This record gives sequence, structure tokens and C-alpha cells, in this order.
Amino acid sequence: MSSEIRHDWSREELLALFDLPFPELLFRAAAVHRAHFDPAQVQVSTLLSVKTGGCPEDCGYCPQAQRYQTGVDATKLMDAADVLEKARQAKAAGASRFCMGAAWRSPKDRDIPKVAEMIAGVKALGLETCATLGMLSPGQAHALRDAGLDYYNHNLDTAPEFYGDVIQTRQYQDRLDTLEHVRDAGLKTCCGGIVGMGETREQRAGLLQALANLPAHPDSVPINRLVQVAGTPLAGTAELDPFEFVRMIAVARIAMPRSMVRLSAGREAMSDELQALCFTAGANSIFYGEKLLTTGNPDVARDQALFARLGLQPMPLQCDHDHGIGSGAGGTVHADITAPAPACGRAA
Ligand code: SAM
Ligand code: DTB
Ligand code: SF4
Repeated sequence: MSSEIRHDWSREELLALFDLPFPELLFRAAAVHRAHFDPAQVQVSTLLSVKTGGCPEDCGYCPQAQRYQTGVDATKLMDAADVLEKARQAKAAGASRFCMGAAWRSPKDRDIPKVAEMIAGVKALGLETCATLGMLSPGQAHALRDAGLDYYNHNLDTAPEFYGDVIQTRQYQDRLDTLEHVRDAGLKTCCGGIVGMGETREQRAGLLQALANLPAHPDSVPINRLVQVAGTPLAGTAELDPFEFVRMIAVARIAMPRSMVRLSAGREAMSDELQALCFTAGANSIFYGEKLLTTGNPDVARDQALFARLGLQPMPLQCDHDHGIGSGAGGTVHADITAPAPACGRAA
């Protein structure tokens, strides 16, 4: 099984992978996974919404868009001290990365020092830092990097040709521009999308094509399954076949062999068996903790039990380092989620 890093994937090649018999696709994805990672290790991130709701954008899936009546109350930006308390709790519970999300189209320059204070504080705890704040200018990306930011999350969300069906208030190119500013500032990228929005299989392949053909594969690739929230335009969309979700994970793993593929939103509604299939297909990262940004996530006890039943361990930060993917923050993170994993011994 070839697992070279490619940036020239065609839609047809990716669709041909989607079309493979399910066991064959899983086998190929699992082989690529093993060539680059220890399949028993799963990276664990915790999310915190540091500024919730009231967003001017019109993303059709999002409970935080002001224009949809979803019952999400808008809040101001949290104080750094409160964010740090949440980060301490996340670290104690076993997270190795802490991701701060804000419901902004883009941050205002006056917001940057406040977010920088949060980032510096979280980094000082020995956690990897991630932020998702909307579109960034080059200067903002540099300022966040200088504050100690490791990763920036900004998703392409879907295939270019389906994008306009979901979002009108900003363009695909705006997202590509922000990703360029993020890379140019020396930040690692976390970039993926959502499935289950009514897109076709070809469009799911199109999202993966857009991600894999970026100038550099994203370091993390979150694959979200739409969490349907009443009041959003996409509430009521036909549910995606769970096996199709697993295929999406598997093709992402094959197309981006060294990236952390994150089983992201939508886990709360997934059975343990479906999640196990996703880990088998090459997913090796999750969001951990009872809440995503505004919607639910499996509770900690359920994830601890799942890791124990599947023999999975939280990935120590050092393992990231071995593969040249992680940041310079901290050493091995010992997680309560299950017995701490030894530092990954696989070749870089
Ligand atoms: N406002 C910033 C932005 O849009 O870049 C950052 C936060 S936004 C909530 C981050 C990502 O969460 C979106 O790009 C989308 O992929 C995902 N997301 C939002 N609502 C979701 C939902 N209901 N189901 C699944 N994923 C969702
Ligand atoms: C990503 O791709 N998924 C996360 C994170 N990046 C910021 C967000 C999921 C949000 C799900 C809906 C909510 O909880 O509001
Ligand atoms: Fe705003 Fe981000 Fe939600 Fe879009 S996804 S409405 S930009 S918070």
C-alpha cells in the first residue's frame, strides 16, 4: 500500500476509493494508518467556546449564527482567568490540546491581545494550543503565533461546488486565503469539514480533494458529522448512512497519511461500534469532554470506557514530536482517560 504524500489527487481517484468494497477500503486505510502511527493511540483535544453566539455569518449548519433562532445566547469574550481554569480541568481530565473557539466572522484587532493572553496562559500549562476565530489577516496570524499558538482551525467545510448551498456570507477563496496566512505565520493547520449536509458522495470526495491538494496537508483534519440543531437551515437533512461516514474517514486517512484525522462533531449520536469502525479506518483524534462549542459530546465516563474496551490510549505529546507533527510544548501528557501510553516508539 503506497502512502506517499501527494498533492495531486483527482476526484476520480478519490471516488474510486469511496467505491471500494467496504472491507477492502478499511484494510487499505488501516495499512496506511499503521505506516505512520501507532493505531492504539488517539490524540485527545478539548474544546471551549470563549465567545459564543451572535455571529453575523450565515453558515447553514451553525447554531451560533445570529440570524437563526436556535436558543443559543450570545456572550462576550471570556476572561483569560476563566479560560485558564477550564484548561486546567481539561489537562487534569487527560486532554493534550486545548482549542478555543469564537463565533466571529473574523477577530477585531482589539480582540487579539485578549486572545493572546489566553493562548500564552494555556501554553504555560503544558498544553498544545489551538484557536478557531474565523478569518485572519496575516498580521493577526503572526500575533497569535507570537503568543504561543500551535494550531489554527479553519475548515473548508465542503466541496467548492456545494459550498454556496451552505454559506453565502463568505467565499471559499476567503477560507483558502486565511489558511495561507496561517501557514505563512508558521502555525500548524487544523482544517477539515462537515458531512451529512445533503452533499453527494462526489462532493465528499471533492472536500477531501480540496484538503489533500492544499500546499501542505493540514496537520489535523477534523471530520464533523452534522449535528442537526433546530432553527438552522440544515435541520431536517436526511441522515448520512453511518458506513458512508466511515468511508469518509478511511479515504481521508489514505489521502492524507500523516495527518491526524479527527472524529469530531457528531460523536454523541454515534454508537460505540461506529466509533470503533472509525478508529479502525484511521481516525486517531477526538474531542474529549461533555461539550463541543454549544452542543453535546459523549460524557467522559463513556469515552473512558470506550478507550478501555478498545485498548486505546491517549497519544502523548512526544509521539507528535517523533513524527515531526506536534509542537514544542511540554512533555508526555498523562491522561486520566485510561492508563498513560508510553512514548510512541515508532519510527519518525
Ligand atoms: N467562527 C469560526 C469559523 O467559522 O471558522 C470558528 C468556529 S466554527 C463553529 C468551527 C467549525 O465548526 C465550522 O467550520 C464547522 O465545520 C463546525 N461546525 C459548526 N457547527 C456545526 C454543526 N452543527 N455540526 C457539525 N459541525 C459544525
Ligand atoms: C471543528 O471542525 N469542529 C469543532 C471545532 N472544529 C471548532 C466544532 C464543532 C462544533 C459543533 C457544533 C457546536 O457545538 O456548536
Ligand atoms: Fe459564525 Fe463560525 Fe458559526 Fe459560521 S461556523 S456562523 S462563522 S460561528
